[in-house]
Amino acid sequence: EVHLKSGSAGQSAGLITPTPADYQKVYDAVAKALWEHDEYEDGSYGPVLLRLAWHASGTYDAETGTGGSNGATMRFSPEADHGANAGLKNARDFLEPIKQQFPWISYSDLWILAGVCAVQEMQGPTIPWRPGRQDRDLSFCTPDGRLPDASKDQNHIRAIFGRMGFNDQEMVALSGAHALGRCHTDRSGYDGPWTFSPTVLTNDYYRLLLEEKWGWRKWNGPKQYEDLKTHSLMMLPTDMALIKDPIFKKYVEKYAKDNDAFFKDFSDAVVRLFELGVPFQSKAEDRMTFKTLEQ
Ligand code: DDH
Repeated sequence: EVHLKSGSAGQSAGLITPTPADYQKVYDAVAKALWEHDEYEDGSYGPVLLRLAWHASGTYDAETGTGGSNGATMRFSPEADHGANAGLKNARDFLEPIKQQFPWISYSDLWILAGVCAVQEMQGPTIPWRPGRQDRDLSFCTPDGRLPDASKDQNHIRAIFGRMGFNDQEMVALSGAHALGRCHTDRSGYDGPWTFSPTVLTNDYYRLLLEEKWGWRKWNGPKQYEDLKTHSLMMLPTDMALIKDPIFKKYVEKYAKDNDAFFKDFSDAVVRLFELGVPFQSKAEDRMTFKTLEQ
């Protein structure tokens, strides 16, 4: 058992093992901060928090066992400066006061817990979670280029997510996260949201991919698609690859028709993503689930 110093208010000082109730307190603090800071962008830090958790996890390489959410090495250069991580400082800074409030939690557990909180507070499925990540120094930073490049095609998606150990179905399920948030010209160079409700998780990403007519946006930025009806939504070349590839498309059709199937498969795949490369002492049965603020 790892004994950690408690920093939570009201608890007597000393060495304790955090309980699920302690982690629920961290969840509640993140959720409360999400609701308090609704001045950010579309009204929520949720999407950028989810992206932080995904980019912390998505560096995993199954062959060498390197990368993944253990370590929170994105705190440091060079990983903080990798092009794919542009803008994620917003998420890290958002979480800093929570880390001060609960100094016993590692950054790496906190970032992933915050990703879980973001999904659940944006009305997504429950994401079971367990602690066990330890922070590491900058010598554990992963090399640039492990996260996906949006200008590429289905071969690239399979290469990147295959390296993490995911199958085709899981790749499509994870991509449904693009119902949330938006692209920023000063971060990725791309511009705009994927859906009309970028702070609520639904299967709209799949429905829009199939139901809207998409064409190249005429602009000076990187090649991206826009919907030809409203010109207000976008798709990346990698998003469109999911309906160009016949195997991927089968799963897009399934999730477009069935939000419950999407939620179940999204939750399962995200649990796996968030645990890649973490040397847990605990068992899978020891995962906990958090109540949303509303519950
Ligand atoms: Fe993503 N993503 N993502 N993405 N992503 C961007 C934004 C967000 C790719 C590229 C981009 C996942 C997969 C892929 C989120 C979650 C997830 C942006 C825009 C680009 C570019 C960044 C910016 O300008 O701020 C590519 C390529 C892939 C791929 O699969 C090939 C996955 C798997 C997830 C996940 O969470 C499981 C979220 C959320 C955002 C919105 C961020 C924000 O600030 O808003």
